[in-house]
Amino acid sequence: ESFFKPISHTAPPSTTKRHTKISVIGVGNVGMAIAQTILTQDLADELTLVDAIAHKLRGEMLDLQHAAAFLPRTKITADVDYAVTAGSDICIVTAGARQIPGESRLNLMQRNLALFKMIIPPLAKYSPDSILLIVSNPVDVLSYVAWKLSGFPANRVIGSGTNLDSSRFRFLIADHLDVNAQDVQAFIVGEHGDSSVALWSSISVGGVPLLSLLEREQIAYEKETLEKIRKEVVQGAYEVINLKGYTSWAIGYSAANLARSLLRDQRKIHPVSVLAKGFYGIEGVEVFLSLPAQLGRGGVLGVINTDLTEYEAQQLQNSAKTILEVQSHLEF
Ligand code: 6V0
Repeated sequence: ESFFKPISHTAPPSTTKRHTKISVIGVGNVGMAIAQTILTQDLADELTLVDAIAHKLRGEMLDLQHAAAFLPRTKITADVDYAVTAGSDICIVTAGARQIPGESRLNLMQRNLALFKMIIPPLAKYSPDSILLIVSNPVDVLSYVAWKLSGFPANRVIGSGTNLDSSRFRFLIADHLDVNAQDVQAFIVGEHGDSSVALWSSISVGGVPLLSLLEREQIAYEKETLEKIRKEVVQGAYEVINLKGYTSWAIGYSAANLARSLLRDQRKIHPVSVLAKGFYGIEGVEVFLSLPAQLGRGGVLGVINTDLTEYEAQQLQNSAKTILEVQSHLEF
């Protein structure tokens, strides 16, 4: 007699029940941090991993599978063949070439474009209705590349962008004021990188606008002080890389946080890299950069119209120029 015996009067499971599947491309430090956060947060029924290095990929898959007794049940699959990703709801791309010492940013960019030509078309083929979440750097330009190579509508191509920078920013402000970072509403927008823009004018802490709070507390602040904090955010990434060689945990949580908003239709507002054409004075150019976007099951549902100061708007346009400059050298 079999170990498992069904009760009487049963019916087969409903076929309308959605099976959620997330694929992670690239099982390096970043891909694995994302994968493990997805597992611990119970975000998907199936997690699929793809990498170009078969033995590393199988090793990572087995290592995660061996944690099954301690995790919510998730089917974990892996293969070098993209057929394994078929039917994904979200494909998270973290594969990237590493900078060779002395190599220019542009050359690295060109190598990453070549890599994306091998990755994006098969993802689009096997999961034509999926949302692409790009994490590989430079994330804004590669989100544009993924949009072009996939042929997907722009609402289904998102770069993790400044979601992470904004978290670093919120941490610094929260630490300074000794409050919970989740009570700090603050956005870094623009390029994920040196030209990112801090939207000081719209920061609030527990609903109280920050700049007026500082005034009320008679805390003097100057533009330079604020700029110093923004630079600290930018430096944050370099500092971690200098100290431990790469960044992983924060980007893991950041990407899983985006996956949750998308899959569970949270309609939350995240600063992420989206097609910015037509927003905040960015006209006539196709460029991806981070703006406060509302995310849900359909991908990017819209971009929030925040009041920017003239200075912030100018900085955002400069950020767009910086990205466009890199983009203009791309040879597809
Ligand atoms: P890593 O540890 O070198 O991992 C990269 C992985 O990609 C490796 O496992 C490679 O085998 C794999 N890979 C290479 N080519 C292919 C291919 N053709 N197909 C499939 N897999 C391939 O790098 P790490 O994980 O540290 O970083 C990955 C990327 O994330 C880099 O581009 C980083 O710059 C970027 N990050 C982006 C962040 C963001 O906020 N957007 C944050 C941190 C890192």
